[in-house]
Amino acid sequence: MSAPASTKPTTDNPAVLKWVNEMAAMCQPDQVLWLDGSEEEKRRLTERAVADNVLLELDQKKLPGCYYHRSNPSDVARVEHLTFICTPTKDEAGPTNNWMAPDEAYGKLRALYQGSMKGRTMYVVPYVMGPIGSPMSKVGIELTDSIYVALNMGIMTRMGKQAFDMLGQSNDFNRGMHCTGDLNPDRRFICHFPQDNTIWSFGSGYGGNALLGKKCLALRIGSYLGRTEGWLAEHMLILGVESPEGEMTYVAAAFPSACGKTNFAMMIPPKRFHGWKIWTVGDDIAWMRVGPDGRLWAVNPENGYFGVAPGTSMSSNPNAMKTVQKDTIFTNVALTPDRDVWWEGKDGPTPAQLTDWKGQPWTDHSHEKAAHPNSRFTAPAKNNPVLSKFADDPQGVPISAIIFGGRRATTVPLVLQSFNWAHGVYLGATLGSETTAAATGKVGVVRRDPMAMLPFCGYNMGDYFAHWLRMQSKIPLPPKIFMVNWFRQDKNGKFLWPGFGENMRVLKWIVDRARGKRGALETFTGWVPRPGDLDLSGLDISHEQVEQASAINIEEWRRELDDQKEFFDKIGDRMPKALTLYRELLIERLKDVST
Ligand code: OXD
Ligand code: MN
Repeated sequence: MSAPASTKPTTDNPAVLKWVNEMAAMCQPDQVLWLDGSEEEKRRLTERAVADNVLLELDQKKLPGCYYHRSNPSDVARVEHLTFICTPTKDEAGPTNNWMAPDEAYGKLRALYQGSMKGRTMYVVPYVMGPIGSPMSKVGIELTDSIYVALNMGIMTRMGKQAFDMLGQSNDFNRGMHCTGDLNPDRRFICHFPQDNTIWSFGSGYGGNALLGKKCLALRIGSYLGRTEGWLAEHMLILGVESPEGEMTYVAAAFPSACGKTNFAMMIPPKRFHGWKIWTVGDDIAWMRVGPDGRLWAVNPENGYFGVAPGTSMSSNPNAMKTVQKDTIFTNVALTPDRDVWWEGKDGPTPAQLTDWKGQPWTDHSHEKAAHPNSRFTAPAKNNPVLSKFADDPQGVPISAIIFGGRRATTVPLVLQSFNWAHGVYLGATLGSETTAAATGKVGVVRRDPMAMLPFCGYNMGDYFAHWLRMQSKIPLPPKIFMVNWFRQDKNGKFLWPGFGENMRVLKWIVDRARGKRGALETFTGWVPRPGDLDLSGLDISHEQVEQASAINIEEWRRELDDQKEFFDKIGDRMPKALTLYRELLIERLKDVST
């Protein structure tokens, strides 16, 4: 088969050539291929991946351009315990990150990379995070021996020639080194060197560990750059809400992994909201900077969706289902005998027979899940029927509201607005959520996940909070800050709020509040909708149920505030005083409201 890309460098940038040569000398691949991002190249790479059994072709009539990949069963999620921030001092990485000294990390990984690509190809993957031509965008280059990673990067980023065009002769690019290795979890390391704008990843092919533009560059390195350069890199979706009159309001929302960000970003408003539309700008990451008009402007650095498949259906997210009908790579879902894909929660009857995500025969009597709970689709943003026409705009979109949301069975009400910016930062900083399958470890335990950034902040979390607090003085017209919880349960463990499209009712209140159009009730912990403020017409759940979902229970809050202390103490003396004082203020206020 002919080479699918150029073996000759496609740039004369001396810094790039020097670095690629050094890395190739270390890894010793049989060949180095420079990707240009063309359709022809994609076709040839795909052919090669199919020939090598990395991808399996799905039914091309039903799912044109779609392929299936099964990973090693030990390599199905992000590995937070093997993810390191390699700053000169441990204090810079902070108590919530694993730290390794840069020399030690470079040494350890150099030994693993040495000769690791013998008999393999090294793909040079140049890419841009953010819209082409945007002052907010950044160039990265990923070197990888995984054709699967190269193809996924082609979907998730603006990959190819335009990255070298943007870079020109500059040395300012992220150096991302990825090698699959033998996938032994004992030899798996995801190391970030913020000061060097460098990522070294070894021993995993999983998205969050191996597609280096996403969590590694856009969040961990991005957050570090954001602090140094005065902007915010956040684990947030971005959506536009269009009213029937055509008025657009943009919202950014942070939820921990696998809590429905993709669903929220592509939501279809219920019938009651006839004429309202939601437009997706991004489903996972926001880069936000103050614009000349004093507002906060956001771009989505990504160009595709790496979404969780299980639970995605025509009822939960019709737009995602339409998005994955073509040019999509499915990973670790189940396969039907006629080469279609299936996962738990997909529409229609459960097929009687499948091949499960491990490649084993599966029947509807099997006790195991057919698709891995963290199985994924990688789909181009341009497939999304509700993609915002501003998703590629170099200026980004102006943000009027920021939402923090966790998965909490108790305590946190359906929606709450902060009193001001600093209180909003406090709400974000104390965000708690029950763990999901997106990372290895126990599922369903409440952990603090401030701003949904706990696994993704590339420096000391205390300094990150301080950066958020300081940003206020840079934003003359700041967005309003809210907290939501779609996951409140009753005594029997049943969800109280229907979620999905019905979240529009809460979003509408948020938009009205951000525009100063609607009143609210002051509680000790923030502003909440007054009775009748949330439009509940046509919703077939009782008002009592909505009340329960919105309840602020004093005893639960007492425990919550106690629990927050443990996390604040963990951050130590870098924790901004303003936030510890907010907690103390709330404890005092609780005494007033409970007497
Ligand atoms: C993701 C995650 O894949 O947060 O977006 O794990
Ligand atoms: Mn995410």
